Amino acid sequence: MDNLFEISNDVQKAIDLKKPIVALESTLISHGLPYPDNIKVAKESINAVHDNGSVAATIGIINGKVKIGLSEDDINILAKDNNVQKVSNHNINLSIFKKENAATTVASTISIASIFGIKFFATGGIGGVHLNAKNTYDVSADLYSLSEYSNYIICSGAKSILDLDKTYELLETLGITRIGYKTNYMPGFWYSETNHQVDNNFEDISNISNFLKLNSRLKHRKSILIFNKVPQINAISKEKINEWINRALLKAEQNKINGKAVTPFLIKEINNYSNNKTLKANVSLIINNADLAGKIAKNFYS
Ligand code: PSU
Ligand code: MN
Repeated sequence: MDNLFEISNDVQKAIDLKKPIVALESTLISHGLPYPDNIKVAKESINAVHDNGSVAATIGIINGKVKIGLSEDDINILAKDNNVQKVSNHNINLSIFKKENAATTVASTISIASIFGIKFFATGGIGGVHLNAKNTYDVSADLYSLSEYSNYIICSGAKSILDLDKTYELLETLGITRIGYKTNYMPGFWYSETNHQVDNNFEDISNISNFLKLNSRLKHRKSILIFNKVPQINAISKEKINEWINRALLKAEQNKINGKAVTPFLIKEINNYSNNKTLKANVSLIINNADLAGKIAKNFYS
């Protein structure tokens, strides 16, 4: 029988030597960002992790093989090929079975990372409760995955296109600790702050790392979110963002966009309306989160 998983040499070595590893997802490469920004983000995120003394493990599926530590060629495929599937926990098995190329979301990336004991994970914004969830029941599997696995997730909150009030509440319901790195409020992805208080604000990395160590000792079996704001110079006002979101939502409804196509559609529309300001913010916050994850992971394992 052939192997389902392929681990890069880098990552395998880090696992064997118990070195710090940061998992990265691939949906943002294939479905969240346009080419060639997606390649830039993928590479610079890996570099940011490495520059801090940790090892990056970008996770994705190439011809049905689950790769932990995508090569440059793999990243190029996921960044350019138009037939890449977006896989969450409900359909990752089918893409493997059908030997497809597929990009993993937050939900499926942490489920794979957990098989190999990789604790740290960085992304832009997690999925959450969609704005019209009352009618559609569209709630990202990311939230349930965070509650099922115990990973340390460095992100800028949940994506602005979501109902952030409901997302904040559901995180609490699911037992997911929401801490801030130098912020008292949960960030709003493209904008700096929502009005939802974090469970605790940590001003320094070693303190976060001590807190995470305590959680391991407690055998805390849920993920912990570590919120990092979008770099100030790329932050956009909440009012502007909300205006663009409303416009994009209307268009999504007219075009009958639903299911897993909703998130990529809205992000793309809003990038257009904003003259790529949201794209620029998105790029910078993802790399910034990978950088912070590299630092925390390094501190945690030393
Ligand atoms: N963060 C970004 N861009 C993205 C995503 C996250 O900056 O495109 C992806 C993540 O992979 C996340 C997914 O898991 O969007 C959520 O999709 P859905 O709402 O369909 O669950
Ligand atoms: Mn959904």
